[in-house]
Formats: sequence, C-alpha cells, structure tokens
Amino acid sequence: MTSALTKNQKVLAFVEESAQLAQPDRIVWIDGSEEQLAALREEGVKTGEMIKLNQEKLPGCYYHRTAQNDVARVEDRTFICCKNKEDAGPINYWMDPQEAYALCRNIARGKMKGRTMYVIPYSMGVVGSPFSKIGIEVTDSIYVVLNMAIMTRVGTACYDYLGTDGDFIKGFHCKCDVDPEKRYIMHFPEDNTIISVNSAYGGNVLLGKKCFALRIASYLGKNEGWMAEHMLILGVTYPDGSKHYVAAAFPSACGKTNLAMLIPPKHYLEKGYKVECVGDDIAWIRVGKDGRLWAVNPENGFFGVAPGTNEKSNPNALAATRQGTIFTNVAIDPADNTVWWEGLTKQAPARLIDWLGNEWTPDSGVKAAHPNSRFTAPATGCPCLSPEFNSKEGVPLDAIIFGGRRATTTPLVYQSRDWDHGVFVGSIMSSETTAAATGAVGVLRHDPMAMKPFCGYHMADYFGHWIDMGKKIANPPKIFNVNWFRQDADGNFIWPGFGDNMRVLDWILKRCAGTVEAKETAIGYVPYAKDIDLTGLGLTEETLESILYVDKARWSAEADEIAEYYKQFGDRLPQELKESLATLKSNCEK
Ligand code: SAT
Ligand code: MN
Repeated sequence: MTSALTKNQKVLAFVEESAQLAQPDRIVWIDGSEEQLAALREEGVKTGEMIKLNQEKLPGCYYHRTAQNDVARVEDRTFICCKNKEDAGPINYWMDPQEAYALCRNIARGKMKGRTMYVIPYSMGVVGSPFSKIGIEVTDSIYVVLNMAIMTRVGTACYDYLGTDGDFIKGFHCKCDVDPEKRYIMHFPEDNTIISVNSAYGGNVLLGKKCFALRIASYLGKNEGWMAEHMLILGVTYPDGSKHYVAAAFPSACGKTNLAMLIPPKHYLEKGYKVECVGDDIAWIRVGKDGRLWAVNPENGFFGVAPGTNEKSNPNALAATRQGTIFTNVAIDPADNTVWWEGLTKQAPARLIDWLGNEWTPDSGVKAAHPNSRFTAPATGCPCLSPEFNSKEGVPLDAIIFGGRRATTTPLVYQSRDWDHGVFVGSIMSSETTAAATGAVGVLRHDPMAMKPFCGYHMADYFGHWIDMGKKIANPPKIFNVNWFRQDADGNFIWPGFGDNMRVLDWILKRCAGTVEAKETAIGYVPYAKDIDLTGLGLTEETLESILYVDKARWSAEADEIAEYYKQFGDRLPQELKESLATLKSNCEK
C-alpha cells in the first residue's frame, strides 16, 4: 500500500489490512480540501445519499435520511473489549477482544465490494495542541466523510503531524447492510481501535466523537493523567471584561447545546454580560502549570438535536445551521426545499415530506422530524463562538456543573462542599432517558457524570480517577449540580430554563468568587432565594424556594437507593464516595 499523502507505515498497514478485509473497489484518501469535499457532495447527491437543499436560503446545506432502524445510539450493542472483563466494569457491555475482532471481521468481510473506502485523517483538537490526538477512520460512507469534515479537523496536516511512525486511533467503519441484528460498536481501549459495523447513524459512526473522544479518550486520560468528559464549555464575560469559564455535564439531549450558547436576559446584556460557547458536548481537561484545570473542546462542529431548536430557545444554534450544515432525519418543506422540525415554528407548514420520506400534514398524527433528528453544523457558523475556540492551551475552569433531568428531589442548584464531595455529586447523577439512544424515553436511570454510555473502563475506577485528579489540582474548580427540569403537580416545568439559566450561572460564579453566601443543607450549599436574580422573570421568590428546597425524607430515600446502586462497584468504589454517602444519610436523619 502506498499513498501520496503519507508515508506513515502504521497508517499504510491499517488501510491495507482494512481493504483486504472489506475489499472495496477503490480507496480514496481524503485530503480535507474543499474541492474534494465538493465532489463528494455532488456524488452523494447522485447516489441519493444526500439531498441538496435550497442553496440561497441554506448555502452549503444538505439533507440525509438514515435507515428507519438506525436513528440513535445503540447502547446495548456498544462494547468495551478489554482483556479482563472486570476492567470494563458492571455498567459497560463487554466482549473478549479476540471474539469481538473475529465477529466484526466475519461481518465486514467483503462488505465494501462495489463500494469505495474513504480514508479520513482527523485531529481531535487543534493540530499540534498538547491536548490533541489524531485518528484515522476508514469508512464506506460519503455521509460519514462529510460529517467528519464538519465535526473534526480533517486534512493532510494530520499526516504531517504523524510523520513516518506517529501513533493514532484506528477507526474502521462499514455500514455493511445496516442490519440491526449485526450492528456492533466495538472499542478496544488497549489497542487504540474502534470498529463499527451495520450502522450509519452519527453517534455510532462518526468515530471521532463518542467512540474516540469519550470512550477511548477516557481510558487514555486515566492512564495519562487527564480527563475526557461529556461536557459543554462556556465562557461568561463580565461587565468589567473579565472572563470566567464553566464546564457542564448533562446526558444526551438534556440541553447542553442550549446552555453552551445561551443568550442572557435583557438586563444582563444591558449591563454588559456576554456568554460565549467553547464547546457543546465534549471537554478534554488537563491540569495547567498554574494548578487550575484547563479545558478544550476537541470537536470542530455541533451535532445537535434539531427538535425544539428555534429562534427563542437557541438563536445561536439556529444561526449555526443556516450554512454548511448537514441535516439528518428532519422534515423537508417542499415549497422551498428547506428544512423543518417540531418546535422550529409554532405552526407547522401545511405540507411537508417527513423524515421517512412520506407526505405529511399537521393532521398526520405523527412527528414530521424524528425526535433524535440532528444538525451537523460547523462551529464557525455559531455567532457566539468563543475567541478561545481554537486555543491550543484551552480555557481555565472556575466551575464544573453536573445536571440531569429530574422532575423531583434535586434542587435547581446546589454546590458541593469540596472536590471529593463534588465527585460524589457527579457519581449520583440520575436522569430521565431521551431519544438520543434507542429504548424507552423518560425512564429515570443513573448516569454518573453523564458518562454512563461513554466511559471506556470500569466506572468505579473512573470515580477513583476523579478523586486522584483532585489531589493534583492546587486550585480546583468548584463543583455544582443543577436541575432545570423540576415539575409542578401538573407536569409543567417550574423553572423557565434557556437564557434564564444565566441567573443560576451568575450565582455559581459568585460562589466561585466568594461574593455570595449560601445555606448549608444535608446535600451541600443551596442559594438563599434572594440571591438568585429574578428581575423581569415573573417567578415569585416563593416558587423559587419550592425548587431550592431540600426534602430530607426524599434525600434519605435517595441515599438508600444510591447505596443499592453503589453495591455493584464492590471494592473498587473509592472510600471517599462511601464516606460522602454515609454523610448524606446521616445529614438526612438529623
Ligand atoms: O449520537 S451522539 O452520541 O453523537 C449525540 C449524543 O447522543 O450525545
Ligand atoms: Mn453528547
């Protein structure tokens, strides 16, 4: 095997081995040039894989439909394949590496016959940053190439960086027959390898994202002393010009993109506050020379949930989707060849083509866009993108926030007592499931640090890694938990959310600066209602108090439930977490 783009023997061997297995008719080496990508878009349109949208209204935008059976991540078909089963832990699905390689090889053998294999060199993070890592993904999908070119930094600079024998993460993707019974998303953390077969849905096949930047990277981070987290990163600029950065972990489809791009309420804007987005999904975090935690977003675009995104909920995300974007499984408005999804406008157009390709009207009784329909938008299109987005050093974190979707129990916001207690707070996160993964929606489940589907090793060792990291950080960020999703007796959300979350961020940053008091409760520090700015909100202090209230009886029951949950981790559970749990229980009984 030779290539005009690289002499790296390991890359050439990986491509050779992949081609021998899948037997493509042709191999195309992606160089990242606009010319080559434009040709692939044209080809995708010809094969029907892509639909070109209205280029006046949506320049550079395309549309793609996945197979009906292939619309979300498949957690029960996602495996961590390390030598010892115990190292994958009780939360991950595990398969023996030899068995997994054999299974996938048998499935993929000859499956690229009649197809082209594309070789994508990509960097997670700015090429040359101390945070960054290179991946090579081979795939038989033009859709994957075009998405990777938005979501990551694709191009020959990756080969230059690798040189003749640099190492990289191997990613083999073959859509095969998109057969859900033979769909596997396999991770081999000990071999820096990912294999994905029989899917063509983003989260399963854009291998730089969840597979590499979280599952493989979390394992690398543990061994190399850094952290790969399912977190957005945002910066708040104060009226005096100072900037403060926050990273926040929420499960998929719980509003990370909306929080990352929030527009503060009017009176904050008038005072000169500004929020800028560094990332909306993944943070790679290291200890800086100053003893603080520094974070980068390893991605280069946004793979966001379309439904619910509109001019009010997230104008910045909407603006980002107006150019150079690939839409997946939304509806098409045939009147002007643009896109639509539930929540984009109050009133749906009279006629649409739905995500399945069927004629749709508002009376159809089904959703026009799939609930997990997505946009893949270049970060550069986001009006509030942080000037630090391409920083090689990243941004220093003042606060880390955890949050889930909880109708009850968890208050709007609380602060952990210290780092170790903060790790406990992250470890006990629970959230209602969403359409981002296959399976039932709205079921409460534990999702520690929003990493349940994304941790590449034993979850208790991951908690231990968090505890260990705390010992290395001289100036740790403060750790908080938020819950935007408290409901009243009629099932309505009590807190307005979206831009008004600025009011909670404001309290969080004041706590970091030490400029506001808080009430010590059984679970940690909770705001005094008077300290959350309610200007212009139309929410009474009494209502606010109701969602700040810590109900000891509920928390006592929660503590019992956490004890049950923790049992599966056995001896590997860090002592610090056991102690925090015991403190919680006894605090609730005081
Ligand atoms: O489908 S993805 O995993 O890429 C997005 C998500 O579920 O968070
Ligand atoms: Mn995510």
